[in-house]
Parts: sequence; structure tokens; C-alpha cells
Amino acid sequence: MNKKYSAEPYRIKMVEPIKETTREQREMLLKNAGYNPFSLKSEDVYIDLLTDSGTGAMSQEQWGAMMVGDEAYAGSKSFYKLESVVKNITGYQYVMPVHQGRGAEQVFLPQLVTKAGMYYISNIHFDTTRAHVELSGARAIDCVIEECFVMDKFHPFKGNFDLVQLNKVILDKGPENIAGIIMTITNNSAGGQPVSMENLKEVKKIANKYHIATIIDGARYAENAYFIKEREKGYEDKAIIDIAREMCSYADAFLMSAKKDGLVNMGGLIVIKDNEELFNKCKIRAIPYEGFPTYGGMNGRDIEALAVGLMEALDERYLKHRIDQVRYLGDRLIEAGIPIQFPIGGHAVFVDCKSIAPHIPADQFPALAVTNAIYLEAGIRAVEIGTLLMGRDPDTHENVGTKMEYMRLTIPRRVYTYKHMDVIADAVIHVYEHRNELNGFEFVYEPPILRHFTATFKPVK
Ligand code: P70
Repeated sequence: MNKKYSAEPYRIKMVEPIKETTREQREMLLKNAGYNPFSLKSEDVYIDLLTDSGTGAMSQEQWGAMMVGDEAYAGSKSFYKLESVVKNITGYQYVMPVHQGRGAEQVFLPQLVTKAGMYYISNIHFDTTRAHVELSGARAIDCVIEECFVMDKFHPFKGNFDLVQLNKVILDKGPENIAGIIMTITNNSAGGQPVSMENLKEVKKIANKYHIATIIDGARYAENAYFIKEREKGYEDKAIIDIAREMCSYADAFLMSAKKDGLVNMGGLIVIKDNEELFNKCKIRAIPYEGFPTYGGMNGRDIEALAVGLMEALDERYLKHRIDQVRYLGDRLIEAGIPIQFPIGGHAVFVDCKSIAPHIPADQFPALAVTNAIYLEAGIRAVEIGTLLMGRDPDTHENVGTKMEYMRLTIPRRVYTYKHMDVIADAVIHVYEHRNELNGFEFVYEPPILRHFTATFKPVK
């Protein structure tokens, strides 16, 4: 391993064996799963790249901290420890744990929807965020820069908002009808692409002009801060935590699925800058849904692990290895001529299945076809981020559709080695070389909301 890709900054002291299956077994297992990788048992998966959410490995410090978890129902020591860490990172005043990201969404997002016909605007809403926007009675509009859809063209911040379009949408819909602007950092759906500090600052300026609240969806905020340090002028010598604090200064609230850059297996956060009234409203709604506001669905030991994990994820050596490892996988695919979102994002490599399988129409899910093929080839489980995930328009019931049909190879944090990346790359290259044999899928069962999680399919003959 050369300097280009830094080696693991840790030793491994506990291992979990992983099982290998035969191709015949996998054919049966996938059929029984209704051709939906979500329905596979994880023990039947060799390398699991379904998600980086809650799948990371905790450090010895985190495991140690769990021993002192305070399980008091209200006002636990663990909560105050977490509160102090989160206040330090964000510079905000009000902190509430929740059970995971969608817990934050279900408590927070309805607070700003004060009447019918409102909108949330984001660079791109991720799936559960979109679902909670819709459940709160609002509608979701995405406003990302066009470069995000030009896969092989370098842009340092492909997650950026299109500021002209943002202004236009606000004026078209009327500023009084915008519930909030959600800054998704990094921008998951666009390939884990970062948003620049300058862009966050400009979005905040626009929001201030129209008195609209800005909210950070900060699941992968530490990875975003690392990219700012790496790519944005003036930040080369800044500490990651200072970059994070500055990013937070351009928002009024910070929602987080802590299962990503919190380096824990379960947990989330609602953090509010200074609006006490809004925080009190969140507390009231949290109690019936998440729990008393000092535990919010988390237990004391997990809160302890989160307090430690948040700081570990801001460590530059950790972040460098993390980003390098994902980039190593992406570089291997690029060398083989496989079309991927470029530059490579923070948490995953996004493979462009529209150009791999142009013979499969969008409503037969080309990225699901490629995803199922790499499971059959090597027991690797990836996930579709395309027409299937985008779902249907809640009003017209047509497929929302998307310009991108991705297979996401999502890398769990501190779990796999560079050699695993080689195994993944070899499998994807094999499927790519046999791409003409791929076939599409059609629904056997289609759930009405968040359909990708539980749908079943059959191959199109
Ligand atoms: C992922 C998971 C969750 C997420 C997110 C952003 C930017 C909020 C949340 C919700 C979801 C997923 C997708 C496909 C397969 C498995 C899991 N993202 N905001 O992997 O957080 O899951 O904690 O409720 O990315 O990208 P939570």
C-alpha cells in the first residue's frame, strides 16, 4: 500500500468470521428473498455493502465508555456528557438524543410545517427524509447543481445547491410556503458528494433574506468537513472540528443519523441553535414517539459510545483512511473502465448502471439488476439508489424517476480491509464484462411508501 492510500490507523482485536456460499446456494437464496437484497439474511452475505448506517466497528474507547453508561430514565450523567460534546462540535444550545435519523425527522420536520401546501427544499432529500417531509404534509423539492448529474466530470463539490434554482423555487412557491431548507451533507443520493463551505454560506444568505430556516442533515458531516479541508481554499490548515463548527454556523438546526459519523450502531440527534420555543415543541413531540428528551430512544451506554464516537469521527487520521479506502475501490473500477460517480464520494462508490445496462428500462430497475448480479457472482450485497428508491409521486402515483440509476457500494466504517476492496472490484469488473446478459426485474409486491425496503420482484424474461 503506497502513500496514495493510507493504511488502517488501527489494529484489529476482535474478529467476526464471514461465511462463503456457492453460486447455486446464492441463486436459491436470492430467489427466496424475492430478488430484493434487503430480504437476504446477513449470514448469507460475504461482504455487506448495503449501508454504512449502524454497521461500523466501535473502538476500545467506545466499548469502555459503555461500562459507565448511566441508565437513569431522566437527566442521566451520560446525557450531560453527550450534550457537552455536541454543544462543543456544533456551537448550538439545545441537544436531544433520538433513536436514529428518522426519529429526528419525525420529531423535527413537522414543527415547521404550519399549514397546507408547504415545501422543504434540499440539495437532494434522502429516502427517509423525503418520506418524513411527505408524512408531515409538505412536499420535497431538490435543488442540486447540474454537474452532479455529469458523472465523469470533476467538480470538487458535486453536492452543492444550485443557488439560482434555489432562489427561483423560493419565489415560485412563495417564501411563506417554504418550511425549511435542508442541507444534506454529504449529499448521499448524489454519491456521498460534499457541499462547500461557500455554498452553505450562500444558502444561508438566501434563507435569511426570505426568513426561512436552514437545517443540516448531518449524517456524514465529518466526511463533508474532511472534503472541505482537502479541496476548499482557506481550509487546508484548519482543524476538522473547527470546519464542522463553521458549517453548523450556517444552519438553525442539525439533525443527525448518528449511525454514520457518530460511529455507533444506533442513535441520532436533534440539535437546535438558539430557538428555545422550537426545542420545547420538539420535546413535546419526542415524548410520545422517542422517549423522555434526555434519552430519546437511546440507552445510557449507547449515549456514552456516541459521545466518544462523535469525537473519533472528527480525527483526521481516521477520516483520511476512511476516504482513501473508498477512493481505492473507486479507482480500481475507473481503471477497468467502469462508469462511476466521479470524484469518488465519502461513504460509497456509486456505479452508473444506466450506462452499464442501457437495454434495461428504468421501470425494470437496471441498478437492481447489477446489484443482484454481484450478489450471485461473489456474495456481495450492495443497494439500488435509483428509480426503485425514488418511489412514486404521492399525488400522481407515477414513478418519480431520476437521472441516475446507481448501484451503491457502501463501505462500513473500520470493518473491511483493502483486500476486501479488491474482492469487490474483481466481482464488479466480472459483472461488467458480462453486462449484456443482465436482465430487468418487475414487481411482485410493491409497498405504498419506502418501497425499496420490502418490495418483492421477479426477473423479466
Ligand atoms: C443509508 C441510510 C439514512 C439517512 C441518510 C441521510 C442523509 C437521514 C437518514 C436516516 C438508509 C439506508 C438506505 C439504503 C439501505 C439501508 C439504509 N441513510 N439522512 O444507508 O437515518 O437510517 O438513522 O433513520 O443517509 O444511506 P436513519
